[in-house]
Amino acid sequence: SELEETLVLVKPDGVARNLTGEILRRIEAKGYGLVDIKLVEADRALLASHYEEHVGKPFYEPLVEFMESGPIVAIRVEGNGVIAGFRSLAGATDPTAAAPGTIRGDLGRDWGLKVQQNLVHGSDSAESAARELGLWFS
Ligand code: DAT
Ligand code: MG
Repeated sequence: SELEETLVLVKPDGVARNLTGEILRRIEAKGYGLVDIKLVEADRALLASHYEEHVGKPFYEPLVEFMESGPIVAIRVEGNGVIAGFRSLAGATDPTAAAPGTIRGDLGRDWGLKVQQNLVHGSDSAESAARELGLWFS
C-alpha cells in the first residue's frame, strides 16, 4: 500500500479512562509513525466541520455534545495503508459489535454506553484524512 497520513482522535471517553497510552501502544506496535500529537478541547465550530457529513442525523447532537465534554488527543499518524489500517485496528463503530483484537472490541465497554462513546476516530478515506488533518492541525 501507499504511504499515507490519517487523523486519529482519542475521544473524551478514551482520555477520561486513561486509555491514551494503550491506544498509542497499539498504533506504534503496528509500526505506524506518530507525526504530531496534541491535547485539544474542541469547540463547536471545529466539531461541526469535523462531523459535517452527519449533520441532521439523529445521533449528531449527542455526538457533538459528547465530543465537547472533555479533552481529546489528536494524532497525525503515518504508515503504509494507514487510513484503512487504523480503521481495522479500531474495529466496528458500535463497540458491542466490534471484534476482539480491535481497540473498540477489547476496550469498549458493553454496558451503559452510547455508540458515540467508542474511544477513537479514524479518517475513512484519503479525502477525509486531508480535510480532517487540515482542521485539527492547521
Ligand atoms: P466511524 O466513527 O466508525 O467512522 P461514523 O463516521 O459513521 O462512524 O459515525 C461517527 C460517530 O458517530 C461514531 O464514531 C459514533 C457515532 N455514531 C455513528 N452511528 C451512530 C448511531 N447509530 N447511534 C449513535 N451514535 C452513532
Ligand atoms: Mg466516520
